[in-house]
Amino acid sequence: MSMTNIEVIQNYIRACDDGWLQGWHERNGGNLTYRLTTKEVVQCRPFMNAQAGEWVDIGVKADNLAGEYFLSTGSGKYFRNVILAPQDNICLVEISAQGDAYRIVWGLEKGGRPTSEFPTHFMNHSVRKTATDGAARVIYHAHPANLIALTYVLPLTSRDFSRVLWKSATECPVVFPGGVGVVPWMVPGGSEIALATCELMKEFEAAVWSHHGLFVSGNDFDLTFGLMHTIEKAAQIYVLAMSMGQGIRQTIEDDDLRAIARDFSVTIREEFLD
Ligand code: 2HA
Ligand code: ZN
Repeated sequence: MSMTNIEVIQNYIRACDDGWLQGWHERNGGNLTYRLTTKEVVQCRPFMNAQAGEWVDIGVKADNLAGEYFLSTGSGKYFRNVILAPQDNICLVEISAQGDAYRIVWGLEKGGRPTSEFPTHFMNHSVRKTATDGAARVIYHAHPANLIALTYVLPLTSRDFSRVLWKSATECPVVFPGGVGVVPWMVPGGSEIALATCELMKEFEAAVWSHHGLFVSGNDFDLTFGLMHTIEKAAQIYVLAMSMGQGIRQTIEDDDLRAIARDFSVTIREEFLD
Protein backbone atom coordinates (compact mmCIF):
# COMPACT_ATOMS: atom_id res chain seq x y z
CA MET A 1 0.00 0.00 0.00
CA SER A 2 1.23 3.48 -0.83
CA MET A 3 -0.18 6.98 -1.30
CA THR A 4 -0.93 6.32 -4.97
CA ASN A 5 -3.17 3.33 -4.13
CA ILE A 6 -5.62 5.51 -2.21
CA GLU A 7 -8.89 5.97 -4.10
CA VAL A 8 -8.86 9.78 -4.13
CA ILE A 9 -5.28 9.84 -5.45
CA GLN A 10 -6.23 7.29 -8.12
CA ASN A 11 -9.21 9.42 -9.16
CA TYR A 12 -7.02 12.53 -9.29
CA ILE A 13 -4.43 10.77 -11.46
CA ARG A 14 -7.19 9.51 -13.78
CA ALA A 15 -8.60 13.03 -14.15
CA CYS A 16 -5.14 14.30 -15.17
CA ASP A 17 -4.72 11.49 -17.67
CA ASP A 18 -8.20 11.96 -19.10
CA GLY A 19 -7.35 15.63 -19.75
CA TRP A 20 -4.09 14.64 -21.43
CA LEU A 21 -5.94 12.13 -23.64
CA GLN A 22 -8.38 14.89 -24.69
CA GLY A 23 -5.47 16.97 -25.98
CA TRP A 24 -6.04 19.78 -23.50
CA HIS A 25 -2.57 19.71 -21.91
CA GLU A 26 0.24 20.40 -24.35
CA ARG A 27 3.61 20.64 -22.61
CA ASN A 28 3.00 21.85 -19.02
CA GLY A 29 -0.37 23.42 -19.86
CA GLY A 30 -3.17 23.30 -17.33
CA ASN A 31 -3.45 22.58 -13.62
CA LEU A 32 -5.74 20.67 -11.25
CA THR A 33 -6.33 21.11 -7.53
CA TYR A 34 -8.55 19.13 -5.18
CA ARG A 35 -9.57 19.87 -1.57
CA LEU A 36 -9.57 16.63 0.42
CA THR A 37 -12.36 15.52 2.74
CA THR A 38 -11.49 14.86 6.40
CA LYS A 39 -11.84 11.13 5.73
CA GLU A 40 -9.41 11.31 2.80
CA VAL A 41 -6.87 13.18 4.91
CA VAL A 42 -7.05 10.36 7.47
CA GLN A 43 -6.50 7.78 4.68
CA CYS A 44 -3.49 9.73 3.35
CA ARG A 45 -1.87 10.54 6.70
CA PRO A 46 0.11 7.26 7.11
CA PHE A 47 1.83 7.96 3.78
CA MET A 48 2.69 11.61 4.35
CA ASN A 49 6.39 12.49 4.66
CA ALA A 50 7.87 12.06 8.15
CA GLN A 51 9.28 15.55 7.74
CA ALA A 52 6.91 18.06 6.08
CA GLY A 53 8.40 20.72 3.79
CA GLU A 54 8.97 24.35 4.73
CA TRP A 55 5.98 26.67 4.99
CA VAL A 56 5.69 28.78 1.85
CA ASP A 57 3.72 32.02 1.80
CA ILE A 58 0.85 31.83 -0.74
CA GLY A 59 0.60 35.61 -1.08
CA VAL A 60 -3.15 35.54 -0.44
CA LYS A 61 -5.17 34.53 2.62
CA ALA A 62 -8.38 32.50 2.95
CA ASP A 63 -9.75 31.96 6.45
CA ASN A 64 -12.14 29.25 5.27
CA LEU A 65 -9.26 27.12 3.93
CA ALA A 66 -7.12 27.13 7.09
CA GLY A 67 -5.89 23.61 7.90
CA GLU A 68 -7.24 22.10 4.66
CA TYR A 69 -5.26 19.69 2.45
CA PHE A 70 -5.03 20.03 -1.34
CA LEU A 71 -3.74 17.87 -4.14
CA SER A 72 -2.04 19.95 -6.83
CA THR A 73 -0.21 19.40 -10.07
CA GLY A 74 3.37 20.65 -9.94
CA SER A 75 4.54 23.92 -11.47
CA GLY A 76 6.12 23.20 -14.85
CA LYS A 77 5.09 19.54 -14.68
CA TYR A 78 3.39 17.83 -17.60
CA PHE A 79 -0.07 16.22 -17.31
CA ARG A 80 1.32 13.54 -19.65
CA ASN A 81 3.69 12.40 -16.92
CA VAL A 82 1.26 12.30 -13.99
CA ILE A 83 0.12 8.71 -14.63
CA LEU A 84 3.71 7.58 -15.32
CA ALA A 85 5.23 9.03 -12.14
CA PRO A 86 2.63 10.64 -9.90
CA GLN A 87 5.06 11.02 -7.00
CA ASP A 88 7.24 13.35 -9.12
CA ASN A 89 4.52 15.40 -10.82
CA ILE A 90 1.81 16.05 -8.22
CA CYS A 91 1.83 16.91 -4.53
CA LEU A 92 -0.29 16.98 -1.43
CA VAL A 93 -0.05 20.23 0.53
CA GLU A 94 -1.29 21.29 3.95
CA ILE A 95 -2.57 24.84 4.48
CA SER A 96 -1.44 26.73 7.58
CA ALA A 97 -3.71 27.54 10.52
CA GLN A 98 -3.67 31.16 9.31
CA GLY A 99 -4.84 30.15 5.81
CA ASP A 100 -1.96 31.97 4.15
CA ALA A 101 0.82 29.39 3.56
CA TYR A 102 1.28 25.82 2.34
CA ARG A 103 3.78 23.06 2.96
CA ILE A 104 4.30 19.92 0.90
CA VAL A 105 3.50 16.74 2.84
CA TRP A 106 3.85 14.28 -0.05
CA GLY A 107 4.93 14.16 -3.70
CA LEU A 108 7.16 16.22 -6.02
CA GLU A 109 9.89 13.86 -4.86
CA LYS A 110 12.41 15.26 -7.33
CA GLY A 111 11.66 18.81 -6.19
CA GLY A 112 9.26 21.51 -7.28
CA ARG A 113 6.27 23.40 -6.01
CA PRO A 114 2.51 23.44 -6.64
CA THR A 115 1.17 24.90 -9.88
CA SER A 116 2.07 28.48 -10.81
CA GLU A 117 -1.68 29.11 -10.66
CA PHE A 118 -1.89 27.92 -7.03
CA PRO A 119 -2.79 31.38 -5.61
CA THR A 120 -5.57 31.63 -8.23
CA HIS A 121 -6.84 28.14 -7.47
CA PHE A 122 -6.60 28.79 -3.73
CA MET A 123 -8.63 32.02 -3.86
CA ASN A 124 -11.19 30.38 -6.10
CA HIS A 125 -11.49 27.36 -3.80
CA SER A 126 -12.29 29.83 -1.06
CA VAL A 127 -14.97 31.53 -3.17
CA ARG A 128 -16.51 28.26 -4.39
CA LYS A 129 -16.43 26.68 -0.91
CA THR A 130 -18.51 29.62 0.35
CA ALA A 131 -20.78 29.69 -2.72
CA THR A 132 -21.62 25.97 -2.40
CA ASP A 133 -21.68 25.54 1.41
CA GLY A 134 -18.52 23.44 1.22
CA ALA A 135 -19.62 21.12 -1.60
CA ALA A 136 -17.16 22.36 -4.27
CA ARG A 137 -13.78 20.58 -4.05
CA VAL A 138 -12.21 20.67 -7.51
CA ILE A 139 -10.69 23.45 -9.61
CA TYR A 140 -9.47 22.55 -13.07
CA HIS A 141 -7.75 24.67 -15.70
CA ALA A 142 -7.09 23.37 -19.23
CA HIS A 143 -6.32 24.61 -22.75
CA PRO A 144 -9.14 23.20 -24.92
CA ALA A 145 -8.54 24.38 -28.49
CA ASN A 146 -12.06 25.02 -29.81
CA LEU A 147 -13.09 27.13 -26.83
CA ILE A 148 -9.87 29.14 -27.11
CA ALA A 149 -10.52 29.62 -30.84
CA LEU A 150 -13.91 31.16 -30.04
CA THR A 151 -12.18 33.86 -27.98
CA TYR A 152 -10.76 35.22 -31.26
CA VAL A 153 -14.12 35.65 -32.98
CA LEU A 154 -16.89 36.17 -30.40
CA PRO A 155 -17.40 39.33 -28.33
CA LEU A 156 -15.63 38.71 -25.01
CA THR A 157 -18.73 38.89 -22.82
CA SER A 158 -20.26 36.30 -20.52
CA ARG A 159 -23.60 36.79 -22.26
CA ASP A 160 -22.27 36.18 -25.79
CA PHE A 161 -20.30 33.08 -24.80
CA SER A 162 -23.10 31.60 -22.70
CA ARG A 163 -25.63 32.02 -25.50
CA VAL A 164 -23.41 30.49 -28.21
CA LEU A 165 -22.50 27.53 -26.01
CA TRP A 166 -26.05 26.89 -24.75
CA LYS A 167 -27.31 26.83 -28.34
CA SER A 168 -24.53 24.53 -29.59
CA ALA A 169 -25.77 21.38 -27.84
CA THR A 170 -29.08 20.61 -26.15
CA GLU A 171 -27.40 19.31 -22.96
CA CYS A 172 -25.63 22.64 -22.34
CA PRO A 173 -28.42 24.61 -20.63
CA VAL A 174 -28.89 21.61 -18.32
CA VAL A 175 -25.17 21.17 -17.54
CA PHE A 176 -24.38 24.88 -17.03
CA PRO A 177 -27.67 26.78 -16.69
CA GLY A 178 -25.75 29.62 -15.03
CA GLY A 179 -23.71 30.13 -18.19
CA VAL A 180 -19.99 30.88 -18.35
CA GLY A 181 -18.06 33.97 -17.30
CA VAL A 182 -15.44 35.55 -19.55
CA VAL A 183 -12.17 37.12 -18.39
CA PRO A 184 -10.39 39.40 -20.89
CA TRP A 185 -6.80 38.52 -21.83
CA MET A 186 -4.50 38.84 -18.81
CA VAL A 187 -1.02 37.70 -17.81
CA PRO A 188 -1.40 34.17 -16.35
CA GLY A 189 -0.31 33.31 -12.81
CA GLY A 190 -0.72 36.85 -11.47
CA SER A 191 -3.02 38.40 -8.91
CA GLU A 192 -5.00 40.36 -11.52
CA ILE A 193 -6.29 37.23 -13.28
CA ALA A 194 -6.85 35.59 -9.88
CA LEU A 195 -9.06 38.46 -8.70
CA ALA A 196 -10.95 38.78 -12.00
CA THR A 197 -11.64 35.02 -11.98
CA CYS A 198 -12.78 35.12 -8.34
CA GLU A 199 -15.28 37.86 -9.13
CA LEU A 200 -16.81 35.65 -11.84
CA MET A 201 -16.65 32.42 -9.82
CA LYS A 202 -18.94 33.96 -7.18
CA GLU A 203 -21.68 33.47 -9.79
CA PHE A 204 -20.33 31.04 -12.40
CA GLU A 205 -18.85 27.53 -12.28
CA ALA A 206 -16.77 28.22 -15.38
CA ALA A 207 -14.63 31.16 -16.50
CA VAL A 208 -13.20 31.49 -20.00
CA TRP A 209 -9.68 32.92 -20.00
CA SER A 210 -9.47 34.74 -23.32
CA HIS A 211 -6.82 33.44 -25.74
CA HIS A 212 -5.70 31.04 -23.00
CA GLY A 213 -8.17 28.41 -21.78
CA LEU A 214 -10.96 27.52 -19.41
CA PHE A 215 -11.17 27.49 -15.61
CA VAL A 216 -13.92 25.37 -14.00
CA SER A 217 -15.02 24.27 -10.55
CA GLY A 218 -17.16 21.39 -9.34
CA ASN A 219 -17.98 19.11 -6.44
CA ASP A 220 -16.10 16.06 -7.70
CA PHE A 221 -13.80 14.98 -10.54
CA ASP A 222 -16.61 13.62 -12.74
CA LEU A 223 -18.69 16.79 -12.54
CA THR A 224 -15.73 19.11 -13.00
CA PHE A 225 -14.16 17.17 -15.86
CA GLY A 226 -17.62 16.73 -17.39
CA LEU A 227 -18.19 20.49 -17.28
CA MET A 228 -14.89 21.18 -19.07
CA HIS A 229 -15.71 18.46 -21.60
CA THR A 230 -19.27 19.67 -22.27
CA ILE A 231 -18.20 23.28 -22.77
CA GLU A 232 -15.36 22.31 -25.10
CA LYS A 233 -17.60 19.97 -27.09
CA ALA A 234 -20.19 22.74 -27.52
CA ALA A 235 -17.41 25.06 -28.72
CA GLN A 236 -16.27 22.37 -31.16
CA ILE A 237 -19.79 21.97 -32.56
CA TYR A 238 -20.06 25.72 -33.08
CA VAL A 239 -16.66 25.78 -34.81
CA LEU A 240 -17.70 22.85 -37.04
CA ALA A 241 -21.02 24.46 -37.93
CA MET A 242 -19.40 27.82 -38.76
CA SER A 243 -16.64 26.05 -40.73
CA MET A 244 -19.22 24.84 -43.25
CA GLY A 245 -19.28 28.41 -44.43
CA GLN A 246 -22.94 29.33 -44.73
CA GLY A 247 -23.41 30.58 -41.16
CA ILE A 248 -26.06 29.36 -38.72
CA ARG A 249 -29.32 28.59 -40.54
CA GLN A 250 -31.33 27.30 -37.58
CA THR A 251 -30.59 26.92 -33.90
CA ILE A 252 -32.06 26.33 -30.44
CA GLU A 253 -34.17 29.45 -29.80
CA ASP A 254 -34.38 31.33 -26.51
CA ASP A 255 -37.82 29.92 -25.74
CA ASP A 256 -36.42 26.42 -26.41
CA LEU A 257 -33.77 27.11 -23.76
CA ARG A 258 -36.53 28.16 -21.36
CA ALA A 259 -38.43 24.95 -22.16
CA ILE A 260 -35.37 22.79 -21.43
CA ALA A 261 -34.77 24.61 -18.16
CA ARG A 262 -38.42 24.11 -17.15
CA ASP A 263 -38.52 20.39 -17.96
CA PHE A 264 -35.14 19.64 -16.39
CA SER A 265 -35.85 21.80 -13.32
CA VAL A 266 -32.81 24.04 -13.66
CA THR A 267 -32.69 27.81 -13.37
CA ILE A 268 -31.29 29.27 -16.56
CA ARG A 269 -29.75 32.75 -16.28
CA GLU A 270 -32.72 34.65 -17.65
CA GLU A 271 -30.78 37.92 -18.05
CA PHE A 272 -28.77 36.22 -20.84
CA LEU A 273 -31.93 35.37 -22.82
CA ASP A 274 -33.78 37.63 -25.28
O1 2HA B 1 0.30 25.57 -15.74
O2 2HA B 1 -1.64 26.52 -17.91
O3 2HA B 1 -1.97 28.95 -16.98
C1 2HA B 1 0.47 26.17 -16.98
C2 2HA B 1 -0.72 26.98 -17.29
C3 2HA B 1 -0.74 28.35 -16.77
ZN1 ZN C 1 -3.03 27.83 -18.73
